Amino acid sequence: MPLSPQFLTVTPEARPHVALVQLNRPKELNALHYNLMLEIAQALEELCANPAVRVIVLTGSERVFAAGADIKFMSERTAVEMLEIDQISLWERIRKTHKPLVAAVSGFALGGGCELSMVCDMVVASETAQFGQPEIRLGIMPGGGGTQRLTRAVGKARAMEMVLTGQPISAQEAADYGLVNRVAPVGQYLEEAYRLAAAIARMSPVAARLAKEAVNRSFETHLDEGLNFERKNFYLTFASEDQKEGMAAFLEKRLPEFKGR
Ligand code: CO8
Repeated sequence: MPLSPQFLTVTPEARPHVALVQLNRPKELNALHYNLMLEIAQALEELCANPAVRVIVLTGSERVFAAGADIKFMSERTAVEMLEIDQISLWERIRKTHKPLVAAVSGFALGGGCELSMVCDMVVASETAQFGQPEIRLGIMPGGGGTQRLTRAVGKARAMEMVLTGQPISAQEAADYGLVNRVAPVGQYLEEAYRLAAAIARMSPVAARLAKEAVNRSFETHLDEGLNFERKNFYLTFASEDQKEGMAAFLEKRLPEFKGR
């Protein structure tokens, strides 16, 4: 199906081998209603199927990454309606993106917006970024992984405080806590995200995919099983031409040219 999203701008070749997905629902501060989440899931799946794309950058605007799930839409919903709409299944589709995903976050990343940044593999933040789980102030709680991913990223005490008070943290605090990789000035955060994406795009896409899977597995299983998974993916990299190229290039003292095969 060709891409024709209403609330997103998708640029498959924003940089060599790096795609950009930009949330574009400015009047509602990129509030994540069902259609926007559906478009994100579809765009990521299309980009995953595009062999020219090796890394994806997901961003919002300078003012806002995303202000959370759509409160207007949710305000009248019943539990059964929320269950039937099943927006969470779209989050699962996004989580399954097998190409490296870098969030470039400026301004508000609140509720589902913070959760969306945490579904990504790495986060580059602008100095103005704010990360928070304010759901409790609406009489609800996080539903897009906030209690789980945030806790794993920043530890129990900090996650408890954020989830139970709704108080956001600054970009610098998020960096200190390990929630974001790096903080850049407002005018440069997207470039910084591209730089990180480009560094990954120079690597073997096969190895990147297998390594991403293995790192993610560390959050999902115990050590023995995780090490076993890692070992199998490690052996699998030897089935790729990229492994031969990477090692030959090292021995011939030249840069490797990875093909993703
Ligand atoms: N949903 C819908 N509309 C929103 C949202 C939102 N989350 N956030 C902002 N808007 C709208 C406002 O209603 C306003 O619309 P209008 O102009 O029609 O009145 C417009 O965007 C601009 O907003 P503000 O005037 O409030 O702008 P400010 O700069 O004064 O404030 C804030 C910006 C601080 C971001 C403020 O808008 C705010 O606090 N927003 C809500 C943040 C929030 O509580 N987010 C959590 C939502 S719940 C959630 O995310 C649950 C996730 C579950 C994931 C799984 C789903 C199934």
